[in-house]
Amino acid sequence: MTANPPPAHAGSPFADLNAQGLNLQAVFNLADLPADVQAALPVDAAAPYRQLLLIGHLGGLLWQQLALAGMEGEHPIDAFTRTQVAAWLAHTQPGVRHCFVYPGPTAVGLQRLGQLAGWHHASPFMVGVHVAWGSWFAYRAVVLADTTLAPTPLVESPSPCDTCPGRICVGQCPAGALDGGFNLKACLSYRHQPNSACRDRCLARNSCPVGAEYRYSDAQISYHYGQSMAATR
Ligand code: B12
Ligand code: SF4
Ligand code: SF4
Repeated sequence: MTANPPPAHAGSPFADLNAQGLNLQAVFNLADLPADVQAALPVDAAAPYRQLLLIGHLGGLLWQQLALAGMEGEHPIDAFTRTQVAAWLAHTQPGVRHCFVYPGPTAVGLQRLGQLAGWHHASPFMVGVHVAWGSWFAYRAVVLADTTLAPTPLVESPSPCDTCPGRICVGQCPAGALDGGFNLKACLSYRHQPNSACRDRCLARNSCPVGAEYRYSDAQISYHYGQSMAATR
């Protein structure tokens, strides 16, 4: 089952990105970002860029587009994202100066940026949740650019976890890793067991009822959890 795409806005400057499944975008004026965020960015003080573009995906459309393009190379999602974002900039803002911060060598707090965009709330299993999308979104690119896009107004949204009856996900974790705060060690040692039910999924995440229509396909979930298992080895 394919998740529905988020509502498309006619005439959006992001139409090309939306069509490729890179369907979450936030624009910040660099100078308006909090000092701690600015300090973590590779900003050239002599020639700072004007804006920071945060680009993410919601639901399964990115996965479909990726499959159509062919999952090639060691980091196919990063490669696809870079290609699509560069093409979108060339089409909509020809010649604009820009650089990719993510994917890239600089460690940048993506969930912190998501918080500023109104996308992120902390969940018991640490993947950010949004009141409408649940946890079925992720960050795909951070770009510094001399664009003149309208900055995205912050849409304050409540955390779905604050009003979740019984905090369903907590009881679904077979490792008890969500009891009293996230215990990464307990989670990983369970995931690495030979018959672990979480080798290629997170049962807690799957149990969250919020944003069920955006849930990734089983193949997508399996791919990503396989990647994170490899990373933890
Ligand atoms: C390192 C990392 C991991 C490590 C975590 C180890 C650790 N605690 O050090 C590992 C490899 C285990 C991991 C796993 C996953 N991760 Co991860 N991870 C990251 C990464 C690259 C950096 C996080 C970090 O260290 N930040 C720096 C420290 C200083 O920040 P912090 O304030 O202490 O921590 C913040 C967050 O990082 C988060 N956090 C802290 N500890 C952990 C532990 C886990 C497991 C997660 C998910 C988040 C998290 O909470 C803070 C809230 O702001 C971010 C991307 C990024 N650049 O931000 C993705 C990121 C947090 N991961 C993400 C995802 C999706 C996952 C996985 C679900 C992937 C998958 N499908 O398997 C799994 C989680 C499953 C699980 N239960 O194991 C997404 C979350 C998207 C969202 N909606 O919020 C991010 C934002 C990447 C992205 N491109 O979108 N991850
Ligand atoms: S199940 Fe409830 S507590 Fe858990 S992430 Fe979803 S909304 Fe939050
Ligand atoms: S991956 Fe499994 S063990 Fe880890 S938090 Fe999710 S449900 Fe718990």
